[in-house]
Amino acid sequence: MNLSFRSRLSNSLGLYVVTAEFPGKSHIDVATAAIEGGALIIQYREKDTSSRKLLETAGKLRELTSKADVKLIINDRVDIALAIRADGVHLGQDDLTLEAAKNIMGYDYIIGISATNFDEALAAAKDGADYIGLGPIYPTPSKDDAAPPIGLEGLSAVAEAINIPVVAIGGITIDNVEEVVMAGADAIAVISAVAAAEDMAGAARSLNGIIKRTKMQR
Ligand code: TZP
Ligand code: MG
Repeated sequence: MNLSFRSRLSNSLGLYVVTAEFPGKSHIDVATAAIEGGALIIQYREKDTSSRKLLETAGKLRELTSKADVKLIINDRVDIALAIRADGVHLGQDDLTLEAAKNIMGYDYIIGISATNFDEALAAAKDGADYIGLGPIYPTPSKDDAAPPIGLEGLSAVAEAINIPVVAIGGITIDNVEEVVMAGADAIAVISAVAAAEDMAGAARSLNGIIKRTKMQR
């Protein structure tokens, strides 16, 4: 277990909102509402955009999150994370390796790794990831190349086997978030449950409330 991370992220394990663009809503809009609704971590995730645009949006998100004392994680891009002094980076199985990211970033940055199954989760924990993003838990329309859902049993098995925080992601909504927390998730990551909601801040607030209540009773 990575103790320095544990102490840094232990106060941030709750609602984790991954940004996306939805009609009429920018990454900034989604993050603003998510923070208003109590999200503790924001991940900026934008594919197929120029580096300059990513840098610009990431910089704005850094301002927003710093003011609110919310963690900012950048998806895929170590360089952007370093440039805007994000709190960390989130890497998938086809991105830079954890070792390479640590070599570049040093040990002060949070590095999260995506895992789609038990073996990937164990390997990431063993290699020293600060947390894993495990999923999809359920089918999701938000990721084209998503792996088959790991389900609640898969989540429980991983949560029991590793000592770093497990952030559950994929298809999580207001209707199933309770069972995901009960199955052992340390934090809950969502895109559409917040970004597609008419009242994004309200949706975040509701999810947040269920996560907190459920964690207290498990
Ligand atoms: N990684 C695994 S599933 C997923 C990502 C980015 C998409 C999650 O989106 P949603 O809308 O919360 O299912
Ligand atoms: Mg990636």
